[in-house]
Amino acid sequence: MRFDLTSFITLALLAVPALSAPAPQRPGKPGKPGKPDQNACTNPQERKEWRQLSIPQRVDFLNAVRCLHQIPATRNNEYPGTGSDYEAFTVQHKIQTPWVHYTGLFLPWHRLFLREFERSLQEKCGYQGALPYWDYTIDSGSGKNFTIESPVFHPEHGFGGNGEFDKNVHDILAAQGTPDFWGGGCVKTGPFKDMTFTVPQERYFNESTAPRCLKRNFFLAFTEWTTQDKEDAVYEQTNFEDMEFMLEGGHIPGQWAALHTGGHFIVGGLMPQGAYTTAGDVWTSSLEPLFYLHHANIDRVWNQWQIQNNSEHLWDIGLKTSPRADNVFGPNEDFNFVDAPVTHSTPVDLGAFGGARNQVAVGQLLDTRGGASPEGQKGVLCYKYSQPPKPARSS
Ligand SMILES: [Cu+2]
Repeated sequence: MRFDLTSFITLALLAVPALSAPAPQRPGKPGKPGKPDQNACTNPQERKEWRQLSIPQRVDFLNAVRCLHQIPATRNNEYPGTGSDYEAFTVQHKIQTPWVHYTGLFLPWHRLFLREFERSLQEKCGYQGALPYWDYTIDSGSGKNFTIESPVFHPEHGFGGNGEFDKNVHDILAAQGTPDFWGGGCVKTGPFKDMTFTVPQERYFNESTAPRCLKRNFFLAFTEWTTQDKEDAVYEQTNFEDMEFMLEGGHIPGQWAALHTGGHFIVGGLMPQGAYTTAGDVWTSSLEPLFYLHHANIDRVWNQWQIQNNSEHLWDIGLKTSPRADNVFGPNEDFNFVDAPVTHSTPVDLGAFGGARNQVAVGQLLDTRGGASPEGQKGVLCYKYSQPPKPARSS
């Protein structure tokens, strides 16, 4: 199927495209080589692919997410619409969005964010497992149809299905010549069908806090972005900047296609200007429960790149603390970006989530198994990823 991607992008995940954006800047320094500290964490919890969990384990995870959504917000509750501790995560994501997307902090910040989410499920909702991931390459490629075949969308022990058909959305998109859609409305199946959110959409906090549903608009065509080829292309990169670009996707016309953008779009699809599915609003996409499985997969692929070839890239970092294209999230002057290289000593924090474990430096997040950086920064993580249920790579 052929279509013009850049015209789509004006509609969806990134509503303010800089189509004449300059070439990306890649001045960041690669990290020094170092060795993981094998003694730092002796029993890392294993994050498994969704279909590697037993059915009861899947249900446990889904119940834990629902539990977090029922706990009144203990953090960020001074922001209107922070209806639950689950939503407190999205408020934090929204507050930090411009600094942690299309910057060198995208991967480390989301790594810390996911770990705190996982910890909340464990500490507040009694969840025993690790955060699962969704390897959508298994569900992508010719002849595959994730909307029917993937256990991720199972109506009872998965995340439920597509949004209801919204004829208004369909007709607007059809008039724009986009491929066919059959969702766009509220999800009416699965464990999240009655979930509502009150965090306002997009970047502001003074907009509507009227409860809204989980919305999806499945888009099979974008699974060409979530194939094994796209994942393998990440592993072929030899420096952090190129790897990051290949994994996150660029804010550059013609360079959208990447696992990260793909994972958002295959679920969130495209919507008319001003309308969003849950996964399609970059500011609040973490309201979509699948966000956490999608980003765990992004984190897994980053980690796989880090540790391949005897951990040759474990300590690599780069890019800058400002976005690689101008005005990605609105006028740059709104955000007071600091235009500095991201290094091991660049701070990473989760704002109101507070505590020493959420106020760290990049070098403390690079080894998921908690190893100390070459500069002696103590690692704060202790997890690993399973080999996903597909043929193993040889590297
Ligand atoms: Cu994000």
